Amino acid sequence: MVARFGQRYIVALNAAPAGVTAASVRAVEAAASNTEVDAMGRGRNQDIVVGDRVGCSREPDVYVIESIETRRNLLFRADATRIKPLAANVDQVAIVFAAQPPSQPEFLWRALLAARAAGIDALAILNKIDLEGAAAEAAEAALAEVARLGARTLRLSARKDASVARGLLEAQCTGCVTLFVGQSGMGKSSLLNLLIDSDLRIGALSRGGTHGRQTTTATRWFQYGDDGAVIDSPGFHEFGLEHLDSAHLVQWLPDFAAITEPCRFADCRHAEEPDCRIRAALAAGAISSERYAFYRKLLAQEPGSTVSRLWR
Ligand SMILES: Nc1nc2c(ncn2[C@@H]2O[C@H](COP(=O)(O)OP(=O)(O)OP(=O)(O)O)[C@@H](O)[C@H]2O)c(=O)[nH]1
Ligand SMILES: [Mg+2]
Ligand SMILES: [Zn+2]
Repeated sequence: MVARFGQRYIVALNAAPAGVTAASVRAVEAAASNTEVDAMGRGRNQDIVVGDRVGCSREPDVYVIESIETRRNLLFRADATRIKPLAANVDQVAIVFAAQPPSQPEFLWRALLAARAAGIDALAILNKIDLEGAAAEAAEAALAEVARLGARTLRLSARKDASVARGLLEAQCTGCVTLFVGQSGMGKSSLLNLLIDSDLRIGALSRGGTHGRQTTTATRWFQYGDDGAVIDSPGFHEFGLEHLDSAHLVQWLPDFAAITEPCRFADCRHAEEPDCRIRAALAAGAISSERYAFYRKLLAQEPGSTVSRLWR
């Protein structure tokens, strides 16, 4: 009988429609609270993510997800093999980065772009400001740069100034649904532990290497106050954007979108075309060479499978 069903989920029944709070078998085993129950998706290809609002029916020994409410948004990333949805119906995505393990500014740019493409507000959080040295300075510079690009930013330390960090996070996260994303080891779970009454597993101090082993293994929703939530997610290394249509890239890059004068060709890709306003802005220093190189990298990437076909 179970064979009829697909992936297992946890849904919270304290709301109508019910909300999906976890979407992996591992998380199902780890979590149990009074208002949450195991539920099954029907069929193999039912793609349900944390944050989805679902309609459930009750079979004798299990809840079954019968329907998914229309999503107000859905954040994606791509990796080498497929497009992965991260969470649905969130108010903001908090992108956590730090000097250690070394993080790349490009990850931050990519996450900001993905949020903008999904129509979701973003908050860039530099954690571990207790660290010092060249990597810490580079991380501060990366934060300053995205602030110049218009991103909301926070700088804090979950370890050294926990109460200050808690206050800053509270001010940004109260009353809304916040998805925490970032490379592994940046301190996402450490920050969530400051906000909610839980004891999320955090990474071991002795963990070596630059890529960092994942400590959090499943995306998980936690109620935060009466009308908010925070969502922890497993770290990952690459924020692939192959799912995005390159024709729209400029509108998702604030420094590019600020150039409103039209190029000579209406379909200019801002690559080799004559009389290009974007390249004129690059020559004038209004767009940095790093950001332009980033744009060209995205432009050159293979278009992935279309998100609209898969997910909307
Ligand atoms: N120095 C310093 N270390 C911190 C700070 N916040 C977290 N850490 C440490 O960073 C390591 C990783 O923390 P986690 O909270 O597990 O990181 P994560 O982003 O949840 O990692 P994944 O679950 O693997 O994605 C742990 O050893 C923490 O103790 C901080 O503010 N300063
Ligand atoms: Mg974690
Ligand atoms: Zn152009």
